[in-house]
Amino acid sequence: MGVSVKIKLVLPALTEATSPYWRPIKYSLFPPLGLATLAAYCDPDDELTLEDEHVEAVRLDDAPDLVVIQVYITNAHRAYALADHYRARGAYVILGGLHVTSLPDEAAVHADTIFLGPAEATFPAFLLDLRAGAPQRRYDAAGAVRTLHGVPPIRRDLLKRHLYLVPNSIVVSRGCPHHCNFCYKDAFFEGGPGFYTQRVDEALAEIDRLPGRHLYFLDDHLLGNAKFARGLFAGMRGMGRLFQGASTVDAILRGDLIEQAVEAGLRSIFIGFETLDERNLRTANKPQNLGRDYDRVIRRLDDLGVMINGSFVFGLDDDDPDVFSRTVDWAVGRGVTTATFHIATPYPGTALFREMEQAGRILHRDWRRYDTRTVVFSPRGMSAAQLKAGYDRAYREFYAWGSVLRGSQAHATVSRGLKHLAYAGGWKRLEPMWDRVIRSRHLSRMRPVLESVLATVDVLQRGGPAEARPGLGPDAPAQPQGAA
Ligand code: B12
Ligand code: SF4
Repeated sequence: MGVSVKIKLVLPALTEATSPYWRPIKYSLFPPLGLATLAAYCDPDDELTLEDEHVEAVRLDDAPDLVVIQVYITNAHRAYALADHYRARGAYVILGGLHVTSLPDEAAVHADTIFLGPAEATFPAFLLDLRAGAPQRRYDAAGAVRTLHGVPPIRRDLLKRHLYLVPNSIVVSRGCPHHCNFCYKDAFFEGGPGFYTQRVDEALAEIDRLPGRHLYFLDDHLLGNAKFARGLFAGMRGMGRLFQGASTVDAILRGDLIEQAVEAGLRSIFIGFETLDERNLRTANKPQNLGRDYDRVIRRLDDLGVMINGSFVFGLDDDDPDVFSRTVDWAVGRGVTTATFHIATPYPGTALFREMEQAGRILHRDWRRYDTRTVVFSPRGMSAAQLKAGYDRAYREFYAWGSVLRGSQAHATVSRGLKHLAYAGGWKRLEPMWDRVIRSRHLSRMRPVLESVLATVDVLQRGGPAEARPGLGPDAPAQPQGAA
């Protein structure tokens, strides 16, 4: 290869995300941050293009020298097809990401080189090897240096901001301090630290580079390292930012970190409640939730004016057919503003997958259907059909007008109740509109609306009028899956 390399970075999408008829808003929320992170290691002379199939058609008639493809579980099928296409055209194809780390042998068939784990050390090493004409077949982050200190600024110039509702997504850490048995985390970070953060000054510098007011922290657990979080929030105070993020229940109850987050601009938080059953929490290896008073968590956040997106998993071994109505009733009764429900999904590489496989409970390996909306294993306490029907019903019932009204009455003050009503109700009313806006490719025009509405939350918190905040609901979870 010459001095300047033509490099194409691609985030393939699952079919649903490319449908011209109906594409859920969630696929247009966030730009491909992982690929823009990798792009920062390329040479300034390299010719870079970045295509995200969730928001644009991938060009197939080009001739890049190197193709960098990110593989999640549900896009794996499409990722392999694109990899095969470019290899047939003579390009050097590399595959990495969560699914490649879980199933390297499956991915290796479609790639010249595969990457396991986070790639901040291995990708630059590969680029050097490639230029020296001696790339390896496989780079493994296990044993490699693992740090976010001194990482180059993300190549945000490659992201087509106008195609996303939330272009200001950011991650200031990797991983999580916990070890839930269904989570991607332990497999992905195997062989090194499973939770580490940027330096506070570098995280603040990245925030400073982002225009506008609204930020979305995609970190699995923004409050996971209290010292780091304290420094971050102190630095953000006075920046005038409004942000959303994710945390575990125990971190909300501990100390005054959550108050500091609110002072720094936190307005909505994703919380992994997962299940109301202590037996399920034990089996899922989620001690951070065990014995915690979920009601206190909700009251504390509500008192601070922070809206809650509660995450719940259905189909765990101690769930029975009543779990759906029990959970919805609890969430609505407590005034949880939005909910993200999942059908339990054993991802390959996780402890849950190994247990299920040994017990012969995995129904199939069609990764396209491992989307947390489809039953892919034999449940214990109910049939697969009951699980699917109950999951669908939970969404319907949680977002029914009656529930939205009841939820709005669960708050301590009238203004918070109105906020709930406007927020949850606003999403329902606006849902068909999102679809039209996405198709017209003018999503960026909605961003000022989102920012001004979030700013109104700010006013409301200080005692001002009620607001409506669109953008989050059943198809646009406030935190896209699994974290915390
Ligand atoms: C944002 C997000 C989304 C966004 C996608 C936005 C986007 N454009 O990237 C949306 C909302 C669309 C989404 C949807 C879904 N998501 Co999602 N999502 C995330 C989230 C929260 C953050 C991803 C992120 O930006 N990470 C930060 C960046 C810096 O890290 P990274 O992307 O992993 O990239 C690094 C490495 O992986 C590596 N790398 C990645 N690709 C490549 C390629 C090469 C060649 C190399 C060298 C290296 C490399 O280099 C990067 C730097 O180290 C993760 C959780 C998480 N913590 O990762 C879940 C997560 C990725 N999602 C998950 C799932 C299951 C889904 C859904 C299937 C679920 C659903 N019910 O909707 C859908 C389907 C998405 C699809 N296209 O298939 C799972 C994936 C599990 C798995 N084993 O694959 C995760 C891990 C959540 C979880 N805890 O379970 N998601
Ligand atoms: S599910 Fe959440 S709390 Fe558990 S390990 Fe994963 S990111 Fe951490």
